[in-house]
Amino acid sequence: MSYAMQSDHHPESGLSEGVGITVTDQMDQATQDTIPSEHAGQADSSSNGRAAGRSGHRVRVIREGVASYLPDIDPDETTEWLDSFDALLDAAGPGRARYLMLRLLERAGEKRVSIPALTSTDYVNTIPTEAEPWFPGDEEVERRFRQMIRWNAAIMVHRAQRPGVGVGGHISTYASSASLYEVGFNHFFRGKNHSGGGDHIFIQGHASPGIYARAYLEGRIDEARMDGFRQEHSHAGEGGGLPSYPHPRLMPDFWEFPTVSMGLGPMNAIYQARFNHYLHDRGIKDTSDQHVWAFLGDGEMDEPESRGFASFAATEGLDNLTFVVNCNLQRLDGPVRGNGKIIQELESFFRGAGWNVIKVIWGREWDALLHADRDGALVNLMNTTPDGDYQTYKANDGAFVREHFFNRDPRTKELVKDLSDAEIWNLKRGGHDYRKIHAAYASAMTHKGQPTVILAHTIKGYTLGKHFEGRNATHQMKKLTLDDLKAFRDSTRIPISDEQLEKDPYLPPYYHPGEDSPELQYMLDRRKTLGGFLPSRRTKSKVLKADTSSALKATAKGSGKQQVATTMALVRVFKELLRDKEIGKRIVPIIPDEARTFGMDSWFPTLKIYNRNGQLYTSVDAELMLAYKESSEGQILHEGINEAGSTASFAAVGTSYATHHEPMIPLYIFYSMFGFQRTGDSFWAAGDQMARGFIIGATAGRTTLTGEGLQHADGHSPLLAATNPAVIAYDPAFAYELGHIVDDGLTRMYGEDPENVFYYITVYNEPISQPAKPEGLDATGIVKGGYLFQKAPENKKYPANILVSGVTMPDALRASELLAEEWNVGANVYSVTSWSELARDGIRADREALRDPGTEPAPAYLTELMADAAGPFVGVSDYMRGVQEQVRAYLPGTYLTLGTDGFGFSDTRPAARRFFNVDAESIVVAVLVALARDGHLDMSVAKQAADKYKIDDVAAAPEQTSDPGVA
Ligand SMILES: Cc1ncc(C[n+]2csc(CCOP(=O)(O)OP(=O)(O)O)c2C)c(N)n1
Ligand SMILES: [Mg+2]
Repeated sequence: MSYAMQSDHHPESGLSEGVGITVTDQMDQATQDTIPSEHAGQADSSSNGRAAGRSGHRVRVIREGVASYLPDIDPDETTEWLDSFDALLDAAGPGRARYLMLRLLERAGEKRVSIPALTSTDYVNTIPTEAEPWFPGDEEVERRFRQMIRWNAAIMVHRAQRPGVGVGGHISTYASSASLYEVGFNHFFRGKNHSGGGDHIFIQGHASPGIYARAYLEGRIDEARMDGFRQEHSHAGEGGGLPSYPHPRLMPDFWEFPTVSMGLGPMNAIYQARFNHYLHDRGIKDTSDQHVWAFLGDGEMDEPESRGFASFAATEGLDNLTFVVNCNLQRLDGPVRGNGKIIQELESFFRGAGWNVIKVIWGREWDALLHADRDGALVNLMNTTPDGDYQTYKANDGAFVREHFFNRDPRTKELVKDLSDAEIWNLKRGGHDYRKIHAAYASAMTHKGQPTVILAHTIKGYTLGKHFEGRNATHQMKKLTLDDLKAFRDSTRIPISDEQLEKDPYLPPYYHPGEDSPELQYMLDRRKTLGGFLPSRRTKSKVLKADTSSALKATAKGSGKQQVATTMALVRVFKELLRDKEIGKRIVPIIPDEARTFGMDSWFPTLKIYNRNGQLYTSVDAELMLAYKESSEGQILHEGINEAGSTASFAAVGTSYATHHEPMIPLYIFYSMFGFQRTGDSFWAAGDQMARGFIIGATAGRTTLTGEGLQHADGHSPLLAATNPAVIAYDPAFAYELGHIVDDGLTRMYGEDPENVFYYITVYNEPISQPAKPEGLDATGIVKGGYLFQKAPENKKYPANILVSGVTMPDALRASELLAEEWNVGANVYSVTSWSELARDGIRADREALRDPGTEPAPAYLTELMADAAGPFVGVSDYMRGVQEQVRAYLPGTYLTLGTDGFGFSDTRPAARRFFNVDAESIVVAVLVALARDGHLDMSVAKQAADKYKIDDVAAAPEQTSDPGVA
């Protein structure tokens, strides 16, 4: 352990004890945190209760349909109870205190005193006004430049709608969340120059205009580039535009995390926070001063990925993570929960999952009203008003709010009788109040042991005027009318004249106050103090020099008399690499509960499974050599049955070279069927984020995983992989190919001139005889996608060529034997290691030829490889024909493909291969058909072969002899 703080992540292992998580944690917290007096009450609700009781205020925790916000009718008695609780705690410790509290709750239940579960609280701010810390900034200056950012963000989108461009954008999302970001930028988010390495910030995709607008004021993006929003190639040349959303690949020195596919941001943020702990605990980097912030939409929280990992984050105790949910109560089409209350729902959800929840619902204008609300009538109204109504209020005016909100109860009507309609209108939502937001962020940053979610109540389209605020269509409104512009200009107090706006309503000017203005000085100073501009991404990475010679040697010699599956070969390759001084400790196996399947359980005792709490139990197999070993310094990320989370881990680990300047090598291994088709969108985002590393589709192939059937039998993942431009997919047949592919991958991804790609390698569980690497074989063919593995036998009448990949290789080799022995055909066997890389190179050649007609571009590698090949071609693999079809255009001659189109099923391997016609006999017939088509022999010969081998009869397939392998 390199850092001193290891043992005290969980001061009390309260989180793992299971009994009433929220209750126990809060009580532990109250006793352990010494809360400075000016912060009293912020850390958790129990301390709020204590402070409140002492000063004669209301208790303001809990409530779920049960009377709440109770006044303290006997403060002295309350104090006595609380003092005796404190004394008990001092004398007997938290364990005893917890016991007594639970007994009291039990007794209250018996006596029918309703105590709701600690899941939701009143619809008021979690942090009481008296516990808000002092706001350290200059609110007035911050407000001024925030208005400039608001203006420029909206104007940028508006200008992108100019005639001839019309590319759209979003205005209302940032308008609702400007303050949430600005409090972060001015007071919390640490930049890359900060000594701790800086924070990781996931920005809501549709809020990007505001982030660009801030960068514009900061001088990082000029006006011309602002006008290139959503015109990345056509505006002002390459790089002269701006991507629509956070896309690191498209703006690599700026955006760090892609977020716009809703749900991936929250998931990836959780795994980023866990990975930050992992790096720390393994002594690779001190990440104790790095916080992960994720800005999310309330509509986005409906995605299962947004919520699916909440309890994981809590169990992991990710107090380095804060979610800020922008609760503008709207999504794209309309209200998120018109009839309900999304903030309350999310509070219950997150609290139940074990998070620290801070609600920021009301702005400071409400403080006095809430203070005067002695009988709780106002809070009752707040609790019972559905979100749909809150939205409608803000699309109207003060008189409407008075009538439809306050006047519903005579007591609240009375409460606001001295307020004008304008003052009522000015009662703001908490998510627009700097001070309230600051208090929430400050509290989140000091909270220990749990992740925090801040639920901030905002208005969609805030400050954009009547046509935007709270309107159902606001999400997709991209233009302001001249009147809208003028009103917006007035409300943001931007010094731009009517004439300037009228001159060309398509192009209202941006506003920049000048570098010497107090606003700019202040803004820049804040960022300097906090460690530099954000977002920003590091583009240079450390070079890793791996010694791969032993891995190459181990695979080059073949398997002798033994049969070995490529999965085992892969494990062997990495076993060697894990010993390497430079990269060994940087390899991060990511395994969703399949280690035994893939023969990696031998890594458990040596590498150990990472668990922040170590291993607090005696493992049932502790006595065995291959014991299940968990450790806080463990190297393996064992994610449970959880491909989504594993993919998020892959993205975090695979981008460590940029986020932490510590290149790490993820080795994520999964059932190939549960990779691209299940988590394809996450792999797409990982490609955007420029993740590097290895993903391994194991138990691959449609006919190979005998017996497992339809849902397991993968006959298409290489095709799906080929659709992701960041993925280099290989389907090796042999161990030595695998060795070279991994070796090349390490150089391409972690060497001197690293590429932003990741490798997908399909491996099988069918044991086969692994040949030694052929003498003198040049490995470049392996990595380019194909090479001649076995020359056709000489002196045969008819030449032909079989292209084959992966586990179908033994059938192809057997087919060439049959062809030679029985049909006088000499077939070359080409090992195709990557159909998609061959195709991509062909597409490259096509494109060059198209763009410069008449010239001779470098031909496709495959065309070159086959330049001297005589006879027709047959392509086959354990995947659907579409995989083999990718290379058709680059083969100089007749080309027939065989594949496993259709659903898989459970049967023996030979039966399945006969069914799909990818077995040796079917390959023979295909070659004969191709020869007949080319006129070399008569079609009756092919017919004869088809009859002889009964290739249409599954019952005639040979018996299974191969070992089922690990499955
Ligand atoms: C996976 C996915 N589905 C759909 C969309 C389209 N989409 C973009 S924004 C949006 C509404 C977002 O609402 P919310 O999360 O509440 O954010 P707000 O703009 O209100 O802050 C939708 C449906 C998307 N980007 N990603
Ligand atoms: Mg929303």
